[in-house]
Amino acid sequence: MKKIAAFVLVATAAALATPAMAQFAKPEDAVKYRQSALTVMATHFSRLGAMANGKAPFDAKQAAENAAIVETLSKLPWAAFGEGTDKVGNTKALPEVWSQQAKFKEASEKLIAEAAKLNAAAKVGTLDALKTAFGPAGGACKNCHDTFKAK
Ligand code: ASC
Repeated sequence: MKKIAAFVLVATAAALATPAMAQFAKPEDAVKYRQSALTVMATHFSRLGAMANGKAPFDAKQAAENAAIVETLSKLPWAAFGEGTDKVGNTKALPEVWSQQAKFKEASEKLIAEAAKLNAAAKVGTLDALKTAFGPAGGACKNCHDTFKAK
């Protein structure tokens, strides 16, 4: 019994200490995961964009729902850019993701921060507040794509 308890303890400690990458069974799974998160984020971000740009009527409740999803999703893709996921599947991630890791991390943190601001702005419940936060959030998407994503 003691042996089993010790094994469980060691296994748990090992699991906690393993890099995020190890949470994916295959590198392809990491690529699929990050692309999925980014795609769903873009879908909800575009709905906010439609409202911010006057292409859809402003609806405070819908804006708040979409922005909350964007904030949550903005945190997810980054753990899936682990070592060994650079030339896998149909990734459009450029080698710079891995050769300029500090810059990539900064760009991802900028997006997370702007998505949080966007969510806070959406909770205000006015089109003006949404518009103010939407631009910088889109800028954070673009900033990262410019350096780290193939066209
Ligand atoms: C979107 C989307 C992006 C960003 C980016 C903003 O709706 O899918 O990747 O906005 O185009 O510049």
